[in-house]
Amino acid sequence: MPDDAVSGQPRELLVALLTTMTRIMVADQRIRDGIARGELLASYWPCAGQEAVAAGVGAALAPTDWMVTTYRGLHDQLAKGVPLEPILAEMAGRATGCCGGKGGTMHVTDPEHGLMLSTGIVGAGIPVAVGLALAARTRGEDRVVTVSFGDGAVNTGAFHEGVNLAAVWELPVVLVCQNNGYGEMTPIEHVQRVTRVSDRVAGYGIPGVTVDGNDPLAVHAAAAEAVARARAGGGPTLVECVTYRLWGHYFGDPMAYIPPEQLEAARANHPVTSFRARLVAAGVLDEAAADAVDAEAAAEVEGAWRGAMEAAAASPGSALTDVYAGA
Ligand SMILES: Cc1ncc(C[n+]2csc(CCOP(=O)(O)OP(=O)(O)O)c2C)c(N)n1
Repeated sequence: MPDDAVSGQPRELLVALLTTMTRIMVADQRIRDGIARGELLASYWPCAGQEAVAAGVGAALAPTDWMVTTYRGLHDQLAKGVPLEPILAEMAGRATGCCGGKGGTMHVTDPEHGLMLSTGIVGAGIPVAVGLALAARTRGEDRVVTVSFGDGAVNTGAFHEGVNLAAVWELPVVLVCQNNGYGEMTPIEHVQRVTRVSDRVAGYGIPGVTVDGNDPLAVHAAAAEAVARARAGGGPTLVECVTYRLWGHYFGDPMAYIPPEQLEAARANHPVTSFRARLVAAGVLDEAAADAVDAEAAAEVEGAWRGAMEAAAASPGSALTDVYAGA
Protein backbone atom coordinates (compact mmCIF):
# COMPACT_ATOMS: atom_id res chain seq x y z
CA MET A 1 0.00 0.00 0.00
CA PRO A 2 1.43 3.44 -0.85
CA ASP A 3 2.50 5.52 2.14
CA ASP A 4 0.59 8.73 1.37
CA ALA A 5 2.07 10.58 4.34
CA VAL A 6 5.57 10.00 2.92
CA SER A 7 4.76 10.55 -0.76
CA GLY A 8 3.11 13.89 -0.01
CA GLN A 9 6.29 15.36 1.48
CA PRO A 10 9.36 16.95 -0.12
CA ARG A 11 12.30 14.53 -0.26
CA GLU A 12 14.52 17.13 1.41
CA LEU A 13 12.31 17.17 4.52
CA LEU A 14 12.10 13.37 4.69
CA VAL A 15 15.87 12.94 4.48
CA ALA A 16 16.46 15.76 6.96
CA LEU A 17 14.11 14.13 9.48
CA LEU A 18 15.81 10.74 9.13
CA THR A 19 19.26 12.34 9.37
CA THR A 20 18.35 14.25 12.56
CA MET A 21 16.75 11.18 14.16
CA THR A 22 19.77 9.03 13.30
CA ARG A 23 22.25 11.58 14.72
CA ILE A 24 20.21 11.72 17.93
CA MET A 25 20.03 7.92 18.22
CA VAL A 26 23.77 7.46 17.67
CA ALA A 27 24.77 10.32 20.01
CA ASP A 28 22.50 9.05 22.80
CA GLN A 29 23.94 5.54 22.42
CA ARG A 30 27.52 6.90 22.44
CA ILE A 31 26.90 8.80 25.68
CA ARG A 32 25.43 5.71 27.35
CA ASP A 33 28.39 3.62 26.14
CA GLY A 34 30.84 6.28 27.28
CA ILE A 35 29.39 6.33 30.79
CA ALA A 36 29.28 2.52 30.94
CA ARG A 37 32.96 2.33 29.88
CA GLY A 38 34.02 4.96 32.40
CA GLU A 39 35.05 7.47 29.71
CA LEU A 40 32.49 9.99 30.93
CA LEU A 41 31.62 10.58 34.56
CA ALA A 42 28.13 12.03 34.43
CA SER A 43 24.47 11.51 35.20
CA TYR A 44 22.44 11.14 32.03
CA TRP A 45 18.75 10.96 31.13
CA PRO A 46 18.51 9.07 27.83
CA CYS A 47 16.26 10.35 25.04
CA ALA A 48 16.22 7.04 23.14
CA GLY A 49 12.75 6.47 21.70
CA GLN A 50 11.90 10.18 21.56
CA GLU A 51 13.92 11.02 18.42
CA ALA A 52 10.86 11.62 16.22
CA VAL A 53 9.41 14.25 18.56
CA ALA A 54 12.56 16.35 18.50
CA ALA A 55 13.15 15.96 14.77
CA GLY A 56 9.55 16.87 13.88
CA VAL A 57 9.46 19.94 16.12
CA GLY A 58 12.99 21.07 15.19
CA ALA A 59 12.17 20.97 11.48
CA ALA A 60 9.18 23.26 12.07
CA LEU A 61 11.32 26.00 13.65
CA ALA A 62 13.33 28.84 12.14
CA PRO A 63 16.95 29.21 13.33
CA THR A 64 15.93 32.46 15.06
CA ASP A 65 13.17 30.77 17.09
CA TRP A 66 13.88 29.95 20.71
CA MET A 67 13.66 26.64 22.53
CA VAL A 68 13.44 25.59 26.17
CA THR A 69 13.98 21.96 27.14
CA THR A 70 14.75 19.72 30.10
CA TYR A 71 17.48 17.44 31.47
CA ARG A 72 16.21 14.87 28.90
CA GLY A 73 17.14 17.33 26.18
CA LEU A 74 19.93 15.99 23.94
CA HIS A 75 17.44 15.22 21.16
CA ASP A 76 15.85 18.69 21.31
CA GLN A 77 19.24 20.40 21.40
CA LEU A 78 20.52 18.57 18.32
CA ALA A 79 17.27 19.10 16.44
CA LYS A 80 17.46 22.85 17.20
CA GLY A 81 20.86 22.96 15.53
CA VAL A 82 23.20 23.06 18.51
CA PRO A 83 26.51 21.44 17.45
CA LEU A 84 27.22 18.12 19.17
CA GLU A 85 30.83 18.63 20.24
CA PRO A 86 30.16 21.58 22.61
CA ILE A 87 27.23 19.63 24.11
CA LEU A 88 29.47 16.64 24.82
CA ALA A 89 32.22 18.92 26.11
CA GLU A 90 29.67 20.51 28.44
CA MET A 91 28.67 17.10 29.77
CA ALA A 92 32.34 16.29 30.40
CA GLY A 93 33.10 19.58 32.20
CA ARG A 94 35.43 20.83 29.48
CA ALA A 95 36.29 24.50 28.95
CA THR A 96 35.04 24.15 25.35
CA GLY A 97 31.54 23.17 26.49
CA CYS A 98 28.72 25.45 25.40
CA CYS A 99 28.48 26.76 29.00
CA GLY A 100 32.21 26.54 29.66
CA GLY A 101 31.78 23.12 31.27
CA LYS A 102 29.77 24.50 34.19
CA GLY A 103 26.36 23.16 33.26
CA GLY A 104 26.95 19.42 32.98
CA THR A 105 24.45 17.12 31.29
CA MET A 106 21.45 18.82 32.85
CA HIS A 107 22.03 22.49 32.12
CA VAL A 108 22.98 22.90 28.48
CA THR A 109 22.22 26.28 26.90
CA ASP A 110 23.35 27.85 23.65
CA PRO A 111 21.51 31.11 22.90
CA GLU A 112 23.44 31.52 19.63
CA HIS A 113 21.49 28.55 18.29
CA GLY A 114 18.27 29.48 20.07
CA LEU A 115 18.61 26.99 22.93
CA MET A 116 17.71 29.31 25.80
CA LEU A 117 17.43 26.90 28.73
CA SER A 118 17.64 23.23 29.72
CA THR A 119 16.39 22.80 33.25
CA GLY A 120 16.30 20.02 35.83
CA ILE A 121 13.31 21.48 37.65
CA VAL A 122 10.23 19.68 36.36
CA GLY A 123 7.76 22.14 34.77
CA ALA A 124 9.98 25.17 35.42
CA GLY A 125 10.79 25.68 31.76
CA ILE A 126 7.18 26.56 30.96
CA PRO A 127 6.96 29.97 32.69
CA VAL A 128 10.47 30.77 31.42
CA ALA A 129 9.34 30.05 27.85
CA VAL A 130 6.29 32.25 28.40
CA GLY A 131 8.58 35.04 29.63
CA LEU A 132 10.81 34.63 26.58
CA ALA A 133 7.78 34.85 24.31
CA LEU A 134 6.65 38.02 26.08
CA ALA A 135 10.15 39.46 25.67
CA ALA A 136 10.20 38.62 21.97
CA ARG A 137 6.81 40.23 21.39
CA THR A 138 7.61 43.30 23.49
CA ARG A 139 10.75 43.86 21.44
CA GLY A 140 8.87 43.32 18.19
CA GLU A 141 10.97 40.26 17.26
CA ASP A 142 9.55 37.60 14.98
CA ARG A 143 10.22 34.61 17.23
CA VAL A 144 8.25 31.59 18.34
CA VAL A 145 9.26 29.82 21.55
CA THR A 146 8.84 26.08 21.98
CA VAL A 147 9.02 24.41 25.35
CA SER A 148 9.42 20.66 25.79
CA PHE A 149 8.38 18.87 28.94
CA GLY A 150 7.21 15.43 30.00
CA ASP A 151 3.78 14.14 30.98
CA GLY A 152 4.78 14.47 34.64
CA ALA A 153 5.34 18.21 34.28
CA VAL A 154 1.67 18.71 33.40
CA ASN A 155 0.83 18.19 37.09
CA THR A 156 3.00 21.08 38.31
CA GLY A 157 1.64 24.48 39.21
CA ALA A 158 4.18 26.03 36.86
CA PHE A 159 2.49 24.33 33.89
CA HIS A 160 -0.96 25.69 34.78
CA GLU A 161 0.21 29.21 35.62
CA GLY A 162 2.40 29.37 32.53
CA VAL A 163 -0.21 28.05 30.11
CA ASN A 164 -2.89 30.37 31.48
CA LEU A 165 -0.69 33.44 31.11
CA ALA A 166 0.38 32.45 27.59
CA ALA A 167 -3.29 31.90 26.71
CA VAL A 168 -4.66 35.20 28.02
CA TRP A 169 -1.79 37.19 26.51
CA GLU A 170 -1.87 35.15 23.28
CA LEU A 171 1.89 34.71 23.37
CA PRO A 172 3.84 32.95 20.59
CA VAL A 173 4.50 29.72 22.49
CA VAL A 174 4.23 26.09 21.41
CA LEU A 175 3.93 23.68 24.33
CA VAL A 176 5.40 20.31 23.39
CA CYS A 177 4.44 17.57 25.83
CA GLN A 178 6.67 14.55 25.22
CA ASN A 179 4.38 11.98 26.76
CA ASN A 180 6.70 9.00 27.24
CA GLY A 181 4.34 7.16 29.59
CA TYR A 182 6.31 7.64 32.80
CA GLY A 183 7.16 10.45 35.21
CA GLU A 184 10.32 9.06 36.80
CA MET A 185 9.03 5.63 37.97
CA THR A 186 5.30 6.51 37.92
CA PRO A 187 3.08 5.49 35.00
CA ILE A 188 0.95 8.37 33.72
CA GLU A 189 -2.34 6.60 34.50
CA HIS A 190 -1.50 6.78 38.20
CA VAL A 191 -1.45 10.56 38.17
CA GLN A 192 -3.97 11.66 35.54
CA ARG A 193 -7.67 10.75 35.15
CA VAL A 194 -8.10 11.79 31.51
CA THR A 195 -6.54 9.74 28.73
CA ARG A 196 -5.04 12.61 26.80
CA VAL A 197 -2.81 15.35 28.18
CA SER A 198 -4.05 17.60 25.38
CA ASP A 199 -7.57 17.60 26.87
CA ARG A 200 -6.22 19.39 29.91
CA VAL A 201 -5.67 22.72 28.15
CA ALA A 202 -9.33 23.07 27.12
CA GLY A 203 -9.84 24.88 30.43
CA TYR A 204 -7.39 27.55 29.31
CA GLY A 205 -9.17 28.14 26.02
CA ILE A 206 -6.32 27.09 23.73
CA PRO A 207 -6.08 24.25 21.24
CA GLY A 208 -4.54 20.95 22.30
CA VAL A 209 -3.75 18.15 19.88
CA THR A 210 -2.44 14.63 20.38
CA VAL A 211 -0.22 13.01 17.76
CA ASP A 212 1.81 9.83 17.37
CA GLY A 213 5.15 10.97 18.78
CA ASN A 214 6.95 8.09 17.08
CA ASP A 215 6.00 9.40 13.64
CA PRO A 216 8.14 12.41 12.72
CA LEU A 217 5.73 13.41 9.94
CA ALA A 218 2.76 13.55 12.32
CA VAL A 219 4.80 15.56 14.82
CA HIS A 220 6.10 17.88 12.11
CA ALA A 221 2.63 18.57 10.71
CA ALA A 222 1.19 19.41 14.14
CA ALA A 223 4.22 21.46 15.18
CA ALA A 224 4.30 23.39 11.90
CA GLU A 225 0.64 24.31 12.31
CA ALA A 226 1.16 25.38 15.93
CA VAL A 227 4.29 27.40 15.04
CA ALA A 228 2.47 29.14 12.16
CA ARG A 229 -0.45 29.97 14.44
CA ALA A 230 1.86 31.37 17.12
CA ARG A 231 3.84 33.39 14.54
CA ALA A 232 0.65 34.88 13.14
CA GLY A 233 -0.42 36.13 16.60
CA GLY A 234 -2.89 33.31 17.28
CA GLY A 235 -1.36 32.37 20.63
CA PRO A 236 -0.24 29.09 22.15
CA THR A 237 -1.05 25.48 21.25
CA LEU A 238 -0.28 22.33 23.19
CA VAL A 239 1.05 19.50 21.03
CA GLU A 240 1.06 16.20 22.90
CA CYS A 241 3.42 13.69 21.28
CA VAL A 242 2.71 10.18 22.53
CA THR A 243 5.95 8.24 22.62
CA TYR A 244 7.84 5.80 24.84
CA ARG A 245 11.02 5.99 26.88
CA LEU A 246 13.20 3.12 25.68
CA TRP A 247 15.57 3.32 28.65
CA GLY A 248 14.90 4.09 32.27
CA HIS A 249 14.48 7.54 33.73
CA TYR A 250 18.25 7.89 34.13
CA PHE A 251 21.05 5.80 32.67
CA GLY A 252 21.56 2.99 35.19
CA ASP A 253 17.89 2.86 36.22
CA PRO A 254 17.17 -0.89 36.79
CA MET A 255 13.68 -0.39 35.25
CA ALA A 256 12.09 -2.93 37.59
CA TYR A 257 8.80 -1.03 37.40
CA ILE A 258 8.47 -1.42 33.61
CA PRO A 259 6.64 -4.52 32.32
CA PRO A 260 9.31 -6.37 30.22
CA GLU A 261 6.86 -7.21 27.42
CA GLN A 262 5.89 -3.52 27.12
CA LEU A 263 9.54 -2.52 26.78
CA GLU A 264 10.28 -5.31 24.32
CA ALA A 265 7.37 -4.33 22.09
CA ALA A 266 8.45 -0.69 22.09
CA ARG A 267 12.06 -1.57 21.27
CA ALA A 268 10.91 -3.77 18.39
CA ASN A 269 9.15 -0.76 16.92
CA HIS A 270 11.98 1.75 17.23
CA PRO A 271 10.98 5.13 15.75
CA VAL A 272 14.27 5.59 13.88
CA THR A 273 14.50 2.14 12.30
CA SER A 274 10.76 2.25 11.48
CA PHE A 275 11.07 5.60 9.72
CA ARG A 276 14.17 4.44 7.84
CA ALA A 277 12.27 1.35 6.65
CA ARG A 278 9.31 3.52 5.63
CA LEU A 279 11.50 5.77 3.49
CA VAL A 280 13.23 2.80 1.87
CA ALA A 281 9.87 1.11 1.17
CA ALA A 282 8.55 4.31 -0.41
CA GLY A 283 11.64 4.60 -2.62
CA VAL A 284 12.80 7.88 -1.06
CA LEU A 285 16.18 6.30 -0.29
CA ASP A 286 17.69 3.00 -1.33
CA GLU A 287 19.49 0.80 1.22
CA ALA A 288 22.90 2.20 0.24
CA ALA A 289 21.75 5.79 0.74
CA ALA A 290 20.15 4.89 4.09
CA ASP A 291 23.40 3.17 5.13
CA ALA A 292 25.24 6.36 4.21
CA VAL A 293 23.03 8.33 6.62
CA ASP A 294 23.99 5.87 9.39
CA ALA A 295 27.69 6.02 8.48
CA GLU A 296 27.74 9.82 8.45
CA ALA A 297 26.06 9.97 11.84
CA ALA A 298 28.53 7.44 13.28
CA ALA A 299 31.54 9.40 11.94
CA GLU A 300 30.18 12.73 13.14
CA VAL A 301 29.41 11.45 16.64
CA GLU A 302 32.77 9.72 17.02
CA GLY A 303 34.62 12.84 15.85
CA ALA A 304 32.66 15.05 18.25
CA TRP A 305 33.24 12.60 21.10
CA ARG A 306 37.01 12.57 20.53
CA GLY A 307 37.16 16.36 20.22
CA ALA A 308 35.17 16.85 23.42
CA MET A 309 37.07 14.29 25.51
CA GLU A 310 40.49 15.58 24.38
CA ALA A 311 39.64 19.20 25.26
CA ALA A 312 41.02 20.80 28.42
CA ALA A 313 38.96 20.63 31.60
CA ALA A 314 37.27 23.82 32.80
CA SER A 315 39.52 25.61 35.28
CA PRO A 316 38.23 25.82 38.88
CA GLY A 317 38.59 29.61 38.74
CA SER A 318 36.03 29.77 35.93
CA ALA A 319 33.33 28.88 38.47
CA LEU A 320 33.41 32.53 39.53
CA THR A 321 32.87 33.95 36.04
CA ASP A 322 29.56 34.38 34.17
CA VAL A 323 27.68 34.37 37.47
CA TYR A 324 26.02 37.75 36.88
CA ALA A 325 24.95 39.24 33.58
CA GLY A 326 26.22 42.71 32.80
CA ALA A 327 23.74 45.56 33.27
C1 LIG B 1 9.79 20.43 40.69
C2 LIG B 1 10.43 19.05 40.66
N1 LIG B 1 9.82 18.03 41.33
C3 LIG B 1 10.36 16.79 41.32
C4 LIG B 1 11.54 16.57 40.65
C5 LIG B 1 12.14 15.16 40.61
N2 LIG B 1 11.94 14.62 39.26
C6 LIG B 1 12.94 14.61 38.35
S1 LIG B 1 12.46 14.00 36.89
C7 LIG B 1 10.90 13.69 37.44
C8 LIG B 1 9.86 13.07 36.54
C9 LIG B 1 9.47 13.96 35.40
O1 LIG B 1 8.68 13.27 34.51
P1 LIG B 1 8.21 13.90 33.17
O2 LIG B 1 7.85 15.34 33.37
O3 LIG B 1 7.18 13.03 32.59
O4 LIG B 1 9.51 13.94 32.25
P2 LIG B 1 10.41 12.76 31.69
O5 LIG B 1 11.51 12.54 32.72
O6 LIG B 1 9.55 11.58 31.47
O7 LIG B 1 11.00 13.27 30.42
C10 LIG B 1 10.77 14.08 38.76
C11 LIG B 1 9.53 13.95 39.54
C12 LIG B 1 12.16 17.65 40.00
N3 LIG B 1 13.31 17.51 39.31
N4 LIG B 1 11.57 18.87 39.99
